[in-house]
Amino acid sequence: MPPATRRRPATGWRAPARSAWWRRSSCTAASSRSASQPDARLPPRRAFPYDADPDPASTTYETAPVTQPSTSCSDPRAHKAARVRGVTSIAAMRAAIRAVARDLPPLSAVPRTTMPGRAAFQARAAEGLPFIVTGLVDRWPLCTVTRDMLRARFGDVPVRARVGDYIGTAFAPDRAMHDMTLRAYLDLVAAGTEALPPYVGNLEIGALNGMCHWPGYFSKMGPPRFWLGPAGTVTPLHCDYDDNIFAQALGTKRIFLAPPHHDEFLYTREANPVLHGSPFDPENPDYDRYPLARRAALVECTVSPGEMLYVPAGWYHQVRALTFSLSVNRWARALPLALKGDPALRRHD
Ligand SMILES: O=C(O)CCC(=O)C(=O)O
Repeated sequence: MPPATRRRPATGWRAPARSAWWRRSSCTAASSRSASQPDARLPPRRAFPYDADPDPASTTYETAPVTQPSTSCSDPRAHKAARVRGVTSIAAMRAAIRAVARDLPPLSAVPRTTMPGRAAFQARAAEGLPFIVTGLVDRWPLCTVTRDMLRARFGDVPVRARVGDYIGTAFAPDRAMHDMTLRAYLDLVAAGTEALPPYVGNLEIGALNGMCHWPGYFSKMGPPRFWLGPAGTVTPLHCDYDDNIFAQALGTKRIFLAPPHHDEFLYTREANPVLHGSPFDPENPDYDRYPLARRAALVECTVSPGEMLYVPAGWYHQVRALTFSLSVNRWARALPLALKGDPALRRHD
C-alpha cells in the first residue's frame, strides 16, 4: 500500500499530536554499511541553519516549533514547558543542569545495575550520570515481539515514518514524513532501497502500550514513545532537557553520550526550549569543521534487548540501530533528579 500523502500547507500547519516527535527529540539515519564506518553514500550533515529539502508531492512535512531561541520567560513555549515540569523557568533549569554537570566525574563507560527500586533508582540518578538498568525490561511482553508478530498483529496500525535525509534536517523547521500502515512500513524497509532507511521515530503507538510495564521511577512522565526501524536508522546528536528512561525491546542500539556542559564544544542550537541539537557526528567526526568537538567527552555504549538506559536531562546522545530494532522511551515531566529538588527552581503557583 503506498504511503498516505499530504503536502505541507503554506503556513500554520502542525502535525497531529500522535506523531509530533519534533516536540522532543531529534532524529536519524543510517545505512546497510558496517555500523562503525562512515557511509559515503549519505550526504554530510548540514550546518545550521539547514536549507529546506525539496518538496516532493508524496511527502508530508512536519512543522517544528523551533525557529527562535527561547531564553526569555515571555516565550509561551518555554513558559508552558516550565509549568508542565513545575519549574520556575526552562532557562534556569537548563543553566542549573549545565552547572551541576561541571562537577561530574569523567565517565569512561556506562555502568549497568540490576533492577533498582524507585528509591535506589532516584538516588543513583541524582548522581547525574547515565546508567543501564538490567533485569526489568526483559520481563515485558514487548520483548517477545518479533518483526513477523508486528506484521501479523499490528500491521493495520497507522504509523508515520521519517524519510529522506532526516539526519540532515533533524533540527530544521520542517522535515519529510510519510504516513502508512505498519505493514507497509515493514515492507518498505525490508526492500532496503534507501541508503538511509525510513524511521518510525518518537511515535506514540497505543496498541503497544499494554506490552510495557513501566517502573515508577519518576513522579510524572510523558507518554511512551516508540522507535522502530531496521539497522542503520540514526538519531543525530541532541539533548532533551528531561530525564529519560529508554527501553530496548528488540535488537541492539549503539549510543554516544556527552555531558550537558560539553555543549560548549558541540556547536549546539536550540530547536525548542527542551531540545537542543548538534551538527557534530561522533561516528564520522569532522574536526576541521568542528574543531572544539575534540574536547567533548563522548562515551559509547550498546543497549541490548531487555535493557533500559537512563539518560539524565541535558546529556547529549546520538543513537544508531545496529540491527532491526524496537525501543520505547518516556521522558519525565519534572525537575531533573540531578538537581536534587533545588528549591530555587521549584515553581509555586
Ligand atoms: O532511539 C532513537 O533513535 C533515539 C532515542 C532518543 O533520542 C531519546 O530517547 O531521547
